[in-house]
Amino acid sequence: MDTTVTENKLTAKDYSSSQEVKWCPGCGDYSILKQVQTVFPDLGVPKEKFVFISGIGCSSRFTYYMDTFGMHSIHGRAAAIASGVKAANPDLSVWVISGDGDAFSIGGNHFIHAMRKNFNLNYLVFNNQIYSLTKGQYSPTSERGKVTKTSPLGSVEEPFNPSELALGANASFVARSLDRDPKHMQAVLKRAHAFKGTSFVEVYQNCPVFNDEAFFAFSEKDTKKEQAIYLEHGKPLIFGNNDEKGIMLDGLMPRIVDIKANNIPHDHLWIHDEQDKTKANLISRFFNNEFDGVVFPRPFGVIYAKERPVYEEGMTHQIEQAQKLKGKQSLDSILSGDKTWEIK
Ligand SMILES: Cc1ncc(C[n+]2csc(CCOP(=O)(O)OP(=O)(O)O)c2C)c(N)n1
Ligand code: SF4
Repeated sequence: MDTTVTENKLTAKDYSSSQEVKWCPGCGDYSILKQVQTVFPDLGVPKEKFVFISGIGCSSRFTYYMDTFGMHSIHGRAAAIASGVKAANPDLSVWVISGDGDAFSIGGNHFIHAMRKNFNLNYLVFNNQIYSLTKGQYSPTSERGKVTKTSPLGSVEEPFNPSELALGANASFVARSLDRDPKHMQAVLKRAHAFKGTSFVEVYQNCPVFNDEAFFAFSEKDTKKEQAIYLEHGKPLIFGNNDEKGIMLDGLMPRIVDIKANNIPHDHLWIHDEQDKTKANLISRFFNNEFDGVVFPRPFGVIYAKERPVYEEGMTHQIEQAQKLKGKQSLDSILSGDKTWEIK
């Protein structure tokens, strides 16, 4: 990525467009917008090199509010468009903005292949566990039993677990943050940007109109220390009101232990290793009572980060090889090929 620093340092205001923001009062999208605008001046990328590509949904209106290049595109297709932008302009800093419906329902196929292909771009999904723009139908991340206008007796589906889905699709960077923790989100955004490859960031976002407080347990003062766990590379997995609980691995089975009562040294606990895919898979499954019905704290931070070759470099290399072998050809001659025939 081009890291030329612009001469006069910009501020968050320079990334704020003149468009009137049309989200409802109290919408979590405001915080995400603010954090992105706050970190952008520090990323060392000239303003004209930023591009936002969004799908359709309340979250996808984000593109209008950033004073950068961008495209508010088609429902579920932001990944495809962003891939094209990156393939043609590898030096741009490309950001995809999507909602849980946009990314995992209509865009599910595009999402998994974006993870697999690994363009060097940033893919943010604002997860509010609901379709908001279309007024509150259940989405692929809504919990089982969710009562909405389209599921009046409660949905009978299991939700997607986005981080597990991304890892299953061979994502090289998987992280989670939330709208109500600005500092954490800023740090995760910086990490995502610095990572070379597709960085997938799931952001828990509150929709006060159609799914209020869906994630408050992870951010309210009196519950968050019990229900959320903050991951740091090289640090033990510790949580609880008085940091008294830790997580250990018993084979491949995670166990919650009381470190204070049992005098367990920190280095006996599970030490977070962002590059260990097996452990990342286990961490991503701290979700909806996955392990024998035990409620594990929800993980926030970088779950997995391991660089591997990015798509656009492989593509550029292959084009150069083809040109060496066959010389530069016109698009016409490539399309018509070397075997032509005449229909009489
Ligand atoms: C092809 C197509 N199908 C359906 C729609 C209707 N539609 C617009 S936004 C949306 C869902 C948005 O939900 P989500 O992606 O979770 O974003 P949010 O509004 O919650 O931010 C749907 C189904 C559409 N615009 N285009
Ligand atoms: S409907 Fe929900 S997600 Fe959409 S703008 Fe309003 S609060 Fe935000």
